[in-house]
Amino acid sequence: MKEYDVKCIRCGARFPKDDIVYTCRKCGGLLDIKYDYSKLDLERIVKAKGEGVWKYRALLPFDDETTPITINEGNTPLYRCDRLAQAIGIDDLWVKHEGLNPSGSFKDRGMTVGVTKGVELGVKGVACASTGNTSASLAIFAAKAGIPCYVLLPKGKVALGKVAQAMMHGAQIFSLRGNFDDALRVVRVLCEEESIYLLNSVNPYRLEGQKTIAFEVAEKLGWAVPDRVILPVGNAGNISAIFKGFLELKTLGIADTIPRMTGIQAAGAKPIVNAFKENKEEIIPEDKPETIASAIRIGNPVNAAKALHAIRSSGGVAESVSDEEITEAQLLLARVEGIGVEPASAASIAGLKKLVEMGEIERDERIVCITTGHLLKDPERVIEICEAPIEVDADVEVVRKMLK
Ligand code: AN7
Repeated sequence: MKEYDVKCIRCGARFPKDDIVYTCRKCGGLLDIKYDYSKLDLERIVKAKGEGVWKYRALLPFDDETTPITINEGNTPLYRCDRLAQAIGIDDLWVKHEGLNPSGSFKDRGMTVGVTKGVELGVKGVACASTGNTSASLAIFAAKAGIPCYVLLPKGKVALGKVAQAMMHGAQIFSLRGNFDDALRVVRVLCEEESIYLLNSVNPYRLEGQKTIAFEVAEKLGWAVPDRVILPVGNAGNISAIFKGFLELKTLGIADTIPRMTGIQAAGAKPIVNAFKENKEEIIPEDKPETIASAIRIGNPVNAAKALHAIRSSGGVAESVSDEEITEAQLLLARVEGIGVEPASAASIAGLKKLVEMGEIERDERIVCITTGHLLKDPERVIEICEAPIEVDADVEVVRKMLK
């Protein structure tokens, strides 16, 4: 039997593993799942069979008997990107395309664990606030589990493909007159009062699924870790989860270092970048976050404390990029590597480029960028930034003359 419980990262209070608690009842701090690593069998991680998130179940918060709610999430490709590396002026670049998860974003990794845990706890329904991808993923897993799903979206601020997914998979959707931070505030109270299971990334079980990104990166590189991992930051769950994954590999003696965790925010929504640069422990929330990268249009990231710890203790940085830089990076990645991502994901590439130009990143570092969501999530944006198809008569000569 695996031993684990829930621990407050601020005051150290402990809660039993089957207690439905999202933040510390004593001090309000964020929670983390704690294992007794001395009882873990290393062979079960480095020699595990299968693929995807559940391959690493030795490091997931379940007994071996648990039947997962799964749609074959994880096991996403890690592409070696020499053409992009050359364009940016570095030597050793990899992109892990999390947009190739079944729902089109990394959220599936967290939801397979979170919804499986919810079902195990016997919850009557699941809910989230979302900038889009979380709701799309949760709707799918709730459908698979056969339980009701409630999602709260900021009105008019969610990319088309994501809303379509939540609708199609049968979630009850509320379009809130407010932003993501307002939606999260409302859903947190609703979940407490109505005994619905909250599956935003404040739920520590969700992050356990997302930490498997670190395991896959390390495994594909021969159980070695890169020098740096770069990813977009919104509510700051993913950077915290991936850091935890690498930390576990170090704790278990599988790797000896932790990559510099490098978080990128949009210039119009960068409370974590501000806190990092000003050496503050706490963020100052932004009331009116604004960026074309709607997935990370978040002014009050709930996991800020975990993310700042991840960045600082790994020797990483936080940096922001403009909407123009995001769009440029999205087009570059699509056209030199054939990797299609949504704007938020392109922030990681834009951040890499900016940090290289600033001299913050060394040319010979081994770098892994995480692209978190698929291009088709946001088709409207594609149509805005690309040349429109040319309408012509069905005539060879007409088309021939126009070929570029
Ligand atoms: C493509 O769906 O917050 O820093 O509600 O969809 O872990 O929040 C989405 C976040 C990056 C940021 N890239 O991750 C939501 C939501 C994409 C995303 C992020 C999101 P976190």
